[in-house]
Amino acid sequence: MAPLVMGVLNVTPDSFSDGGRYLDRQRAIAHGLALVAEGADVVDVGGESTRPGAAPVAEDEERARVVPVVAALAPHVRVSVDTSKASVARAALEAGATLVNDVSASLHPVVAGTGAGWVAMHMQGTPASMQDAPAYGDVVAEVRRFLVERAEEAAAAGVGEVWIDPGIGFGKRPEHNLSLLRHLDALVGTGFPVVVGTSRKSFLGLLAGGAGADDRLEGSVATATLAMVAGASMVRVHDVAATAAAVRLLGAA
Ligand code: PMM
Repeated sequence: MAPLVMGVLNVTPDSFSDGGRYLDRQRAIAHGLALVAEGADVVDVGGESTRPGAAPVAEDEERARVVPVVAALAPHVRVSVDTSKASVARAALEAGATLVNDVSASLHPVVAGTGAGWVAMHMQGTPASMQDAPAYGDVVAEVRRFLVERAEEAAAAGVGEVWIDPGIGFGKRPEHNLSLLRHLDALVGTGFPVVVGTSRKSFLGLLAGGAGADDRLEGSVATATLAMVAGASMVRVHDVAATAAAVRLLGAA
């Protein structure tokens, strides 16, 4: 089966007034529908930034951001919710999401028995401090061990659809990210379907001579393609149209 394209939809309002929130919500829904038109198989709705150093968002606020957008998009496309909070995951599932994208790899009890899928992502530390001093003995073996342990636990608890994700950029130096991409077969070989998210991440800027976040399209598509060739079953991307074109090209090739 062709790899799936998961489009990123971050619902992080500029304004906290009601008017601002309404406009942000409408803008988010419109952007989600645009991602579907561009070829997204899944739209990943997130209400809390997980960027290095990002401050946590209160539970009520995150739920208020995410739920209406999930409900509006769910009739049109498979929706995943990008959250580390059980209550937000639960509310999003009730609103129509069918996949929980869990960067904390801890929410499988919320998913078990619902029929929804679950993505377990590896992270060293927390978003607030994860890039301070990432360190591994053997990054590929350690990430693999962690993910297999979590995935097997979830499968045993009754989660029928379990994905694993190396968590590119989450408590990793550029060389760790590159090792994980180079040895993706170690994850693919576990038998769990693999998700990879490299889109617009800072290591791409370093590789491309300091390209800013808005100038990483080529690196994003190149690394997504590399991941798909290595056997990833889904790539999480901001640039859906370009990535969907790469998927079609791979299919034709
Ligand atoms: N990256 C980000 C957020 N969520 N989820 C998964 N499964 N994998 C990722 O690599 C991942 C993620 C950070 O990216 P963003 O802040 O640009 O959305």
